Amino acid sequence: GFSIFEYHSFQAIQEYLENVAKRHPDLVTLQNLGTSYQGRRMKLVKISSDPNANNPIIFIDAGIHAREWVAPAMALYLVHRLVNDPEARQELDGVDWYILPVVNPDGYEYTRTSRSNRLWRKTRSKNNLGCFGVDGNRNYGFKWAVSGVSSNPCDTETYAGPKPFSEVETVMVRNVMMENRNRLKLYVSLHSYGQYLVYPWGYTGDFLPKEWKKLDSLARTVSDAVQRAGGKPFKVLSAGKWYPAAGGSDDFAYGVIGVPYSYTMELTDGYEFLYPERLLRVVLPQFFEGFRAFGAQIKKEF
Ligand code: 0X9
Ligand code: ZN
Repeated sequence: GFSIFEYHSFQAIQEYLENVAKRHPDLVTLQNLGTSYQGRRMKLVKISSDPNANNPIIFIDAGIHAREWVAPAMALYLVHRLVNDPEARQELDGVDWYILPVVNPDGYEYTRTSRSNRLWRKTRSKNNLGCFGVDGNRNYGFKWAVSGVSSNPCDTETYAGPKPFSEVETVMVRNVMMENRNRLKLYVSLHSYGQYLVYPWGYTGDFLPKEWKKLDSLARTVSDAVQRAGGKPFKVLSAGKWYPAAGGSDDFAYGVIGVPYSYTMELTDGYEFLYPERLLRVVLPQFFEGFRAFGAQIKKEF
């Protein structure tokens, strides 16, 4: 069977999601978003106990960076708990959860195919100069390329792309945000590593959004919840004070879509990008308590 505490192929993840939707048709629907550059079908998981209630929406994505395997694992675990844990379900009633577990499936599969590819980060689109891939988290259309990016298509880390939203994968995330902008109250992009919970602005560390105290305080509440569950606390600050990098999804959600709470969550500390599978059963439930805290706040406030 499918263990939720393992790293899976993109195909196994898709099959798991199809099964969940089939077993819980009252709760889970899958929305086709389109196909990745290499043709992988991307599906948004929508979890709602009452789709007609116009509940506030929490949108979580993961895996924009190919090598950060713990992020899709967490997104999948979130689906698992929301659907199967009656206690968690009660707490999360009144909020709709939209989850996109693998934003960059081509890159993700690439990191699985050989040991020498394990640390690939970008998408797999073909650039001129015979190089591949764009950093999806430099590709969003807000203050695009103003800081923390490379303009070299062969840069393996932070190439921002030839223009904003050059990648079909970031366009799909943008579309989800646009279509749901009125109800979207919290956006979290899951990454690894370092145990940071950061908020806008990411493009600059020179100043903060006017409402930064709300962003900061919810992040601390979430960190406390994770810590109470036995996990490590998160370092909470603005992304740009950590290091400025423009074109991130968090800034786009906050600055263009107007999502009131927007974060990038860097999961785990230690092991860098190679977080051991055997420890997933320890940390994923700890992180889940953080998402419970996110949900409680959104429910209370909206
Ligand atoms: O640099 C990134 O894209 C993120 N860190 S990672 O190590 N996972 O690559 C941090 C992004 C924070 N947000 C912005 N800078 N907008
Ligand atoms: Zn990342």
